[in-house]
Amino acid sequence: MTSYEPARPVAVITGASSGIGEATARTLAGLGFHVVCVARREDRIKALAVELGGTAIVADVTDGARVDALAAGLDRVDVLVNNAGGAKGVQPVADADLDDWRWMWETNVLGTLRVTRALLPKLIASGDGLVVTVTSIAAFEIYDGGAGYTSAKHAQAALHQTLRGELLGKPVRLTEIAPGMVETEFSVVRFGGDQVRADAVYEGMTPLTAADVADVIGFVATRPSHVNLDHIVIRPRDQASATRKFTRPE
Ligand code: 8X3
Repeated sequence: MTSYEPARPVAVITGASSGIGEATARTLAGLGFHVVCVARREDRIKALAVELGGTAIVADVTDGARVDALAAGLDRVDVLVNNAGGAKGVQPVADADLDDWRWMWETNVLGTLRVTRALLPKLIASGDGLVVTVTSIAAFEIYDGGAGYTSAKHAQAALHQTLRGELLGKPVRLTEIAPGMVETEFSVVRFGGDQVRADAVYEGMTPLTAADVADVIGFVATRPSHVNLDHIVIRPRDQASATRKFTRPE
C-alpha cells in the first residue's frame, strides 16, 4: 500500500491537506523525515507528498477502518502529529447544533484517539517515538458561543495528557501544542465557508501563520530523546486570550 525508505524516520501528519498540517509536513520533510500525509482531500495530499518525497494516504480520522488500514500499511512510525480537527459554528449552548457538536467531538477527540491508538505500537517499537497533538488555547480557555469547540479541545487535551502518564517508562514523548489565532482554513470552516466573515476575525491584527506553528513542531521533533516538551502555548503578540485581541485602528 505504501512505499518509503525505512532508513529515514517516518512522521505521520493528520489533516495534512492544508494549514498547520501541510506546513508541518513541509517542515518535517525539510528536517529529514519521510512524511506520511493523511487527509480526506486526495488531490492536495498527493501533490504535497510528491513535492516532499513522502507518502499520501487518504483517510478520514472519523473512519475507524481507514485508520486501521493506515496503521497496517506502515512499517515504521517515529512521529505522529495529531492535527486533524477544527471548529463548526458559534452558537450558544442554548441553541447548540448537535450535528456540529458531533463533528467536533468525532474529529478532534475520537479522531485523535483512533489514530493514536492505532499507531501506538509502532511508535513504541521505534524506540524513540513522539506524539504531537495540536490542540488549541480552547483546550484551557472557554468563551461564549464556543462550548462545542472548547469542550472538544479540553477533551482532546485530557486524552493526550493522560497518555503522558500511561506511557511513562515507554520510549514515547508527548507534546501538546496549543495555538491561538492562526490564519488557516480554520475560521472558513467554522463559519460554513463564509470567507468574508472568516477574514474579519483576523482584520487589524497579525495572526500566526501555519508555518509559525510548524516551526515549533520541528523544534520539538529535533530535541534529544530524553527531552520532553510537555505543553507549548503559542499565540500572536496581538492576542492575549481567546476573547482579547489587539486591533489596529484603520
Ligand atoms: C483556535 C484558537 O484563538 O482562534 O484554536 O479561538 S482561537
